[in-house]
Amino acid sequence: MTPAQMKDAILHHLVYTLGKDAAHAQTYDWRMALSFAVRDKIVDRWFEATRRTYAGQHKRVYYLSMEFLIGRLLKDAIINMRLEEAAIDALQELKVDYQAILEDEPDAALGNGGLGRLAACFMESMSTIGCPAMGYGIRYENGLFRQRFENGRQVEEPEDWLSQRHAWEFERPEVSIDIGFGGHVQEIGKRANWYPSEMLIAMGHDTPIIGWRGRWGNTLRLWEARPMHGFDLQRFNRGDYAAAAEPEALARTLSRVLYPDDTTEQGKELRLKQEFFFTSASLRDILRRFESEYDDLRLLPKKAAIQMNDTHPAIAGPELVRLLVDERGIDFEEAVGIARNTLSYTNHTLLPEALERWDEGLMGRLLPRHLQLIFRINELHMKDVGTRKVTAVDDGHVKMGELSFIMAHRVNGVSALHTELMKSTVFKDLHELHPNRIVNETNGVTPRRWLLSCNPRLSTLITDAIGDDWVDDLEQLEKLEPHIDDAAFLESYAAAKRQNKNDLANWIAEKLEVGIDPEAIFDVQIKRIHEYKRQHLNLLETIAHWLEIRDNPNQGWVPRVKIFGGKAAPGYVFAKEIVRLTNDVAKVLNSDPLTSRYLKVVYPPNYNVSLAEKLIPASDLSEQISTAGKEASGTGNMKFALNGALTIGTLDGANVEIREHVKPENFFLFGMTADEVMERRRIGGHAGQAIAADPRLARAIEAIRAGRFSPDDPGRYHGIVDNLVHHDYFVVCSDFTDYWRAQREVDTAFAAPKDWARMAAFNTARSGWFSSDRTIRGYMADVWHAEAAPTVEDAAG
Ligand code: F58
Repeated sequence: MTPAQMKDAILHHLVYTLGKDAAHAQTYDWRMALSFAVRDKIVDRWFEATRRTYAGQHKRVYYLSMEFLIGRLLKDAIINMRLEEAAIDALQELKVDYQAILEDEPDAALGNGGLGRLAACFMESMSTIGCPAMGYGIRYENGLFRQRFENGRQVEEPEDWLSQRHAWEFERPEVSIDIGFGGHVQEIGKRANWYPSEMLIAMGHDTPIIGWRGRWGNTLRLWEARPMHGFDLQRFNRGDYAAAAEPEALARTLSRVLYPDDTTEQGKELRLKQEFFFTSASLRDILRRFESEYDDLRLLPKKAAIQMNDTHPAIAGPELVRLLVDERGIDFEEAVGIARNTLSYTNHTLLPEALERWDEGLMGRLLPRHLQLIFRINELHMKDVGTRKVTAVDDGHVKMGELSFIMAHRVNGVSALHTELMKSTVFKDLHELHPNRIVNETNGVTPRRWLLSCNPRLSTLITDAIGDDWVDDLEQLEKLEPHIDDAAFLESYAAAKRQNKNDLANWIAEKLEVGIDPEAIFDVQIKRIHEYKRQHLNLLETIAHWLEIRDNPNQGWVPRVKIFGGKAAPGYVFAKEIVRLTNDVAKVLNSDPLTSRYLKVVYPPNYNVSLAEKLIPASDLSEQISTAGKEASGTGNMKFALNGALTIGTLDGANVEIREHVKPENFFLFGMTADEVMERRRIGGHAGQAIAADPRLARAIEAIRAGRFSPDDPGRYHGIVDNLVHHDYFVVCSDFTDYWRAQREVDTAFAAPKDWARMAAFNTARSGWFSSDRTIRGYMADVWHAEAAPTVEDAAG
């Protein structure tokens, strides 16, 4: 597409799709016009891919996920279609600011964190590889809440990405599926009829996901909940307006918000309903498509692979069995076999509190037929394996992890360490019974978004050095290694980082009114706020370091800016205190005339995908400091290494593999191993001992306790202090001393800029293995047994 054609297309959409005259168009209008112009090009590719999938009778992969954290789509689409030059030139002629347009797009925040972002990277990689696939999820009207700080406290506001028209989706009213809840079951012989007492409709919305060079496009189908019947005209006519609208409002609640706080009973019920809603709609859509092409249901596992992203779609097991047995007359045992050979399950956490369990009473009330089938599936499994030791129903609860395991032919962890821990802890018994079922698929990230698009300076430098094949084959980055010995290359590498840091410093000055020194170490911890991720370990080190600088302000300290980003779950009190403490610490440190040129803390609010795209290319140091054994993988850790930030981290999740790839000398390791953590915890008073042994730690904790960061309310953080001193389940205190040591090594290393640049460049060169293309190829080979389809030729840029 030439710039002139692009300009025509933009103007065409501006006038005929948006009904706007160029003279009056606002940023929003231009953004929509550009989006539609790009979308037109995508649609042709997308249709072609769908036609080829049907024609080639290819096996399809279905990725069922409660979350897809896709972020903005316009730049992604432009880059993958290679339309950037055309767009920039066309907009320049139209005197419209390209960057401003990109920034105008709201993030689609349909996820909480890593799990949802992984699903988004996978969608992009499946399209790039040409794996015929479809993502299924919920079209939340309000995605993850927007975070604001008020006097340092987190305030949650509803996120409203759909308040403006969404340019990327196609409404599919013809894809409307009835979903039932409650009611009763009538058994007739081996089958049963379920008569739900409540019905609503799942309506599909399709977003095309285009791969690199536009060679393939898959669909993300998100379900919207709609009422079965419009509003009640009789009640309306009687003047009872609120009651007339009630059924509609109730139905819509199902796709209203992402993961509502489930601390209340109503919240729990809503979440289970959401899970069944999207899973059932997706399965019925899958079966409908399958039956339009084949007439033997035993072929299902050959033609469809259904991936359960965590246990949120775990009801897929019993629901698929129900659809086969009750609605298609297949024998129960055969149905279980078909379902199991079609389904697979990814586990993302070992934290006991995060493993889903549903109260049998609640399940029986909402899904009476499914509860019956769960009991039968469980009995059949116990009969097959000849033991009653492992069970999916226990103590009045349905354990969704066990149910998923039993109903899947493959179960995978998301990093080597996590997979081993799955085998030895949560799924120990099941693993012994099914030793070939658990496999590892270490996570990855898409290099299109997480390098090519977010870091144009580094991307250009790489392409100048080794050509652009790295974009489809990230392991080509190893070809950079010989260049690392070239002083000019290394200088350009450092210059690209420097410019990215300047941009970030300007942005922070403008948005947060905090001045930071681009020469300082940009030390970044961005992720959800959680005790196991240990933002408080980072804070303790920050405070200890600050106190030490104060003791001796003229000692020539290596300047550092600690950047935090992340949201706390609305009901997670401890995490919210960490948020507030971070802001309080920032306030005190940034205004300390003695120390602020050496140490600052910034915490931009509302961390999301777009902010990550700004922060990661400008980072020097990546904080991956979770308690060993607790972070299943991490994916931020990969994005940082790829963009040339060095990691300070524990032997946890994928850090272990990152360190092996980038080599131990280019990684700042500290802390106990997962085994050592478990042993340490057995020692009574382990935290007290660690505090007594390290005066720096004792002083930092005392500063918090004495109210140095909350002088108006000295007791504010006694909860955190008590937790650290008396419980410290996440062994923050016991890891502090080694963390401090590693941080001082960072200072020393950063003071030698050439060596630092070499280490950083080595991280980039050795991060190719962490592409989600590699991960998807692993799933295709080990889990889905699916092959890539022959792709369409390159989209003309
Ligand atoms: C994350 N899980 C893991 N869960 O914590 C992280 O180590 C891993 O890299 C990532 O998955 C991808 O495998 C995660 O993000 C959630 O967000 C939960 C979703 C359901 C509600 C509670 C949080």
